[in-house]
Amino acid sequence: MALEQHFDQLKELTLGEMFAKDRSRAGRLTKEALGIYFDYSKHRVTDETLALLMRLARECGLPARIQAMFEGRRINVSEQRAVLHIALREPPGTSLVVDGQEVVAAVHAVLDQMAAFADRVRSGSWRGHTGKRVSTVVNIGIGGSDLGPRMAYEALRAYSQPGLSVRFISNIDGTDFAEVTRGLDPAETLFVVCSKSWHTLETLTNAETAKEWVLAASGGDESAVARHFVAVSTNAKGVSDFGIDTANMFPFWDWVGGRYSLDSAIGLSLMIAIGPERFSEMLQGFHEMDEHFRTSPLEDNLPVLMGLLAVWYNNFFEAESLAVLPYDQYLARLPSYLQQLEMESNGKHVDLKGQTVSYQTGPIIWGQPGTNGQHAFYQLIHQGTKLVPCDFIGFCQTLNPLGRHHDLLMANMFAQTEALAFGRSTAELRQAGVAEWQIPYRVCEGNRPTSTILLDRLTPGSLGKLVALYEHKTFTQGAIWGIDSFDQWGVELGKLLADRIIPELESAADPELDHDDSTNELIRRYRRLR
Ligand code: G6Q
Repeated sequence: MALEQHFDQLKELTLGEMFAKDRSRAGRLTKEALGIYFDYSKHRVTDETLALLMRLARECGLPARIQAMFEGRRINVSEQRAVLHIALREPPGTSLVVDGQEVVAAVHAVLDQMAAFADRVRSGSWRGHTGKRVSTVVNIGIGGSDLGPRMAYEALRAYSQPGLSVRFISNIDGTDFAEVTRGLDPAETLFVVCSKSWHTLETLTNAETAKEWVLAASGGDESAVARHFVAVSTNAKGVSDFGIDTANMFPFWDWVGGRYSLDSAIGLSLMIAIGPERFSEMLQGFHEMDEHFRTSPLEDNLPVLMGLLAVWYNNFFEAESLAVLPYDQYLARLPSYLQQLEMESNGKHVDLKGQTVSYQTGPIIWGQPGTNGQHAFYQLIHQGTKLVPCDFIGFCQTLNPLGRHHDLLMANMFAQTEALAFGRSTAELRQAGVAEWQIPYRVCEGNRPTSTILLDRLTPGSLGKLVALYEHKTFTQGAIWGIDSFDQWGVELGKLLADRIIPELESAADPELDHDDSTNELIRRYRRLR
């Protein structure tokens, strides 16, 4: 294949050589769209690489796949579902009919319901059981029903209403519940229970514990539940059986995947924090990126470029992971959000037809905000034996202008991409007077690829664009690998086995154990020592 031959020629070429030879490289390998400046010149690619990657995208039918998603076709083949998170941010008045349902109108009906509720909580007209206004919203959910609102709430903290805080409980570990609710007044706490299925062990267990916590404070008065709990779910019966008034239930649809659900009612706690207007600015940002992805030529299409670069390292350089390094403390949770987005979407071993693939699919995604990571794991990226392509994300303006902080932060970000690309050679070290014996330890080879994603300012709109950029990057890779990026069957087996072990841990009498020897012994030891 042409790309393989090209890779053999290109793999020895360094970024230093490529920049030295071509003074127009930086200008050429930079794109700007929707206020996002994307510099991919520090990647181990040439114009030919990019042309070949574009050809690969066309051969894999990427344009048709994009169209199929936007038309609402059932591209989630293993679950026979349409994939329509893009409909969640369509402006009102547009039309998209799926299975006879006008989905954009349905989306806006729920957004209006959310906005009315969020306004009531924010203005204080929604009161708790004893008449107090809400000071803390606690989101209970896990995975896609947690990571999105959690990441976005942290990211947009500067825009949230003073005096109203949002906390998150996700883990089945009782410590999560205990620590998050410590110090809270049940009379001022509103729980937003988020579960698409309303079957999730962690969420239902935490919601039950929350109910007991509220009831204990209200002397067991069941009517308190309706004032302190609302639900986001597709399962009305489950919600009503739990005791939540379905008038306070915010629905969504099976064509919204959990990890793509931030823009649905799953974002309710975020909307309460930042207000409906800011929330729609965020949706507008998502939508602008959707349109960019749908309509831009592949060569100018930011998510396509990012996806193809990731494929290049994953399948040719055999890079196993990719680091996301935001230089903004507000984006501290973005790497773990993207970890779910990409790894749950593209961690697949069969193609769309169910055939085992003969190539690598999704890489491991990880990261931490800069500059913290610089004092920890960056060593391996600079001098280790593994190739770790990195995304550096930063903003030209800070939301917290404090003395020199922002210039120092950004200086570090730019310095890292420079150091990773160009390193420090033996000759440079010698010239700097470094002792000869120490030089080998101190050489940085460089040639470590990075993308720089630079935006003006962190706003709800720019966050929306950034998240949609990664969503569509994930989509692009899935299309190249020919996999279903929208199912997640791999998480089922563990749940199934846990259901079997739960009664074995809880039974009073010693249970008959029929697992492997290791698991049997772990269960016995736990029962003995707990
Ligand atoms: C995401 C996954 C998963 C899901 C959680 C919570 O794409 O499907 O992370 O969001 O398992 O599921 P519920 O919302 O149904 O509780």
